[in-house]
Amino acid sequence: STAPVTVTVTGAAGKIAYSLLFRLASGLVYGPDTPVRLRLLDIPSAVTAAEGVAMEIEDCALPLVDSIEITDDATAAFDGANAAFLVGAMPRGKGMERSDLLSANGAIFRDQGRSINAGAADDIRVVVVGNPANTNAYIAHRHAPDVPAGRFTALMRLDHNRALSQLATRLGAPVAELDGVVVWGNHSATQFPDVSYTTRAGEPVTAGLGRDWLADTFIPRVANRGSEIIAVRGSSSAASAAGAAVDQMRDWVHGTPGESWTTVALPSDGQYGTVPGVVTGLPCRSHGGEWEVVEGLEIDDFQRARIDASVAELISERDAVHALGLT
Ligand code: NAX
Repeated sequence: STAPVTVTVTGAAGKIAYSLLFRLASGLVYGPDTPVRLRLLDIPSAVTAAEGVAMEIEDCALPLVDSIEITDDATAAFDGANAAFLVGAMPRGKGMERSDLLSANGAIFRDQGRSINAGAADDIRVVVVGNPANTNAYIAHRHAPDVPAGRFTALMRLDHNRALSQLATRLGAPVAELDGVVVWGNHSATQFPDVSYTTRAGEPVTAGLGRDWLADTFIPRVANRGSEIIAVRGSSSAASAAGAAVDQMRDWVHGTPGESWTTVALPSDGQYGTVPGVVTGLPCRSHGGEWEVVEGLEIDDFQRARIDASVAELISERDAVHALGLT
């Protein structure tokens, strides 16, 4: 077996972590030969519950679990971390304004960015899940000047997987035959799930779908899937979010196959007319342990307008956290 990997999960007592931790402990990110040292971070009032989750992980007697540490101290949690899933965030409470949410969460991700900068391992990989995920990743990255920008990502893989699944259903195709989906922009209702480049077993699929279905059914269905899950299940997406976070980290570490790509939200270099620095969904391949943005895709007017609208929202969030003194 190889050397153990240190993985920090924040919001460890929460719903997503309850799926994520067991997948990590089962080797779904690093494979069957790599032990994991789990670090569970939550706030003081949730530490006892996190201890209960750790007890259940112990009770699985999983051979890959090297150790489990539970803490409410971010500095300790990120010390030496090779990977960090930033899941914990403050939920939007009754009567809370959007700016209240941004400032509460902004402070969390500012402090965690600083802790990562101070103590994480040189190969740290960060996946931000807690909302507003893109802007939280932006804030953390801004407070970690010694960590390369490409090490801070936000989770849009769930949106990507939702798009793949909806398209597979519509086409009557296995998900495994589809490639070339991207979700541009923000993990919010303005996101643009885009199947313009999608192929099934190498053949383009878009022509047969129709603009109306894309604009009136597919895009809103994917963009509002989180609300649909809450309405039907009575609770927000948890296992699917954990699965997507695992997909993202696994592909980051092990690579994406051949020329295929997936969606990752990461600090833009300005590709496709997005604004540099803003953390936006982009088509990415993973090679040699790094994300590479797929270049050279053609963008038509319909796509341009959708991408610009979602990036405009990201810019307004960036400006709002700046005005709050968080960056
Ligand atoms: P829960 O409310 O079940 O759990 C959140 C946990 O975070 C709690 O245990 C809480 O004590 C902890 N926490 C709060 N502040 C913390 C801090 N400063 N440090 C460490 N832990 C802290 O939420 P859950 O359902 O697990 O969702 C977590 C986050 O994921 C939410 O912000 C949610 O909006 C977001 N989501 C993001 C998705 C994505 O695709 N990017 C999809 C699913 C989900 O909506």
